Amino acid sequence: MSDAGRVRCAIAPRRSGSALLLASVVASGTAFALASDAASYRVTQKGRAFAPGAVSLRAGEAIAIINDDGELVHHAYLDAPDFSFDTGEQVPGSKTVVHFPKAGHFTVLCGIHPKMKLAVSVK
Ligand SMILES: [Cu+2]
Repeated sequence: MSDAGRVRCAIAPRRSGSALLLASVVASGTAFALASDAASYRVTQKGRAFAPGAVSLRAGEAIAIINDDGELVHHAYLDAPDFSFDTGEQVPGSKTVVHFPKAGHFTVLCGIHPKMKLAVSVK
């Protein structure tokens, strides 16, 4: 799963002729984002709560949602008009990286524990 991250690192040092490469990476959008394992922020779920409960990031950055909550299964999802994702069941010890491609204010919920909320502000 970390192949995409390595590709991005390999591209970065090239000074000339990289514009087209970078453009193609951006154009591939969500597919590239989901393939990448790199995340700028970590959110844990211990005690049936997202921690921190609010994260601010820039469009294109990612959050790693980590289930460190004992034996509990979580299921983070977001259903906004212009952006949505669904991690599916997050078994104990799992990490799911979610990229936020668009600016906006979003609320990530857990499909299993309705009180769990993660506010994400994307600039
Ligand atoms: Cu949960």
